[in-house]
Amino acid sequence: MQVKEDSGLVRLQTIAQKFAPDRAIAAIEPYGSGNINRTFRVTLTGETQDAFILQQLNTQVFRQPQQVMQNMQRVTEHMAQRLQQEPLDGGRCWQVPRVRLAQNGCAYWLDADDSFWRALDFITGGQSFDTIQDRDRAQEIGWALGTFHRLISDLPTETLAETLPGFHIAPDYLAAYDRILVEAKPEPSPELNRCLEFVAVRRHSIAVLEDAKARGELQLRPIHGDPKVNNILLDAITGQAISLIDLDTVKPGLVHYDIGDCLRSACNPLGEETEQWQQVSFDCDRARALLQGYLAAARDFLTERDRAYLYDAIRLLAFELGLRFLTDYLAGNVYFTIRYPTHNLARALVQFQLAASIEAQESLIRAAIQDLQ
Ligand code: ADP
Ligand code: GN1
Ligand code: MG
Repeated sequence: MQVKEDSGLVRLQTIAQKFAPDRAIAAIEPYGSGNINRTFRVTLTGETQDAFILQQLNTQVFRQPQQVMQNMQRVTEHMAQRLQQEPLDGGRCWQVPRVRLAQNGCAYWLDADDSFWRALDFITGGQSFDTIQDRDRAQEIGWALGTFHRLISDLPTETLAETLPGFHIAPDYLAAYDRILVEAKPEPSPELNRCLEFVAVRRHSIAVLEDAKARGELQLRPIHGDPKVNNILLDAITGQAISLIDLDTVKPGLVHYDIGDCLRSACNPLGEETEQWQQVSFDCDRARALLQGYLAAARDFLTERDRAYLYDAIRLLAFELGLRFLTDYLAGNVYFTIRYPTHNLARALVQFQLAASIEAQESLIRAAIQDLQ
């Protein structure tokens, strides 16, 4: 067997084998660029050369990993059933990342050191991108999110566990930021000052979605929670969207969290990891294409009220993610995986610049939302 990473080699193979007890493993390689879990692609030998995704779930983030797996199984089974009953328009293909059971029949494997592992069927023929480069792809990304929302729209929210309390509750992130600011002793820098000022000027607007929810204007639905572009797989040949992966954060929420998150990710051509934060801008053409793609799949359930809060969602989700990165920087980088000490600060600058660009184009974005058919 070939393993393209040095450490914990044998251990990795032993764990992978739990999910494929009767098969020989050809290779295990680190895979993807997620910020939370450790992901590997496991290739099996044999005529079909099939593969699966092996992941160590970050249990610092997901404190109830069994519930995460329950939600994941519920959602994937529901989607598979719906697809069987009513295939997608135009015979389009949609692949569901099904959970592979471990040899003990569980949806996960708890290793001797209590590390939590799970395996998912590998979505074949798909590619994941950290940034997208054109309107057609933006439309596909939007269609993927709309299709996902539609397929799970009839799943009662009570059947999904609350696996990440406070996730996307923007006022809670602001409260956490305020708490950390009291104790943090960060290295002073012009970049940090810029971020602190950015938050100070906008903090009054943090509750826009939560207030609308409290007034009963927006309702909880099953959502994905993390539909950034690299969680959407596009067919390597046709460019069509074929799957939405990374289902750890599927739970009840506002579709606005998903729509805002998807747009802040897909309409930032330089991507969230760029170091050229001054050049970051929000691409309104892509936003229009993405929303058209979304509506093509989700027209049935997006109400007028929902539409009224779309602009706020787009602006808020960029602001919120910047705030989350900044808070993690101040807290000593305990949540997001980093590659250098100021990584989370650099990421915060990118999201804040993006939020500023969204604000500067407010009337254009509102007009694009208004024009949606
Ligand atoms: P994280 O939560 O750390 O972001 P993901 O679940 O998004 O982890 O997985 C990381 C990467 O692995 C994805 O961006 C994608 O490239 C790849 N990946 C994950 N699941 C699958 C799958 N079922 N089929 C194919 N590729 C996958
Ligand atoms: C994390 O797991 P990943 O890398 O797809 C985070 C998202 C952020 C994203 C920013 C559970 O997503 O909320 O938007 O990083 N996931 C969690 O890149 O916090
Ligand atoms: Mg991911």
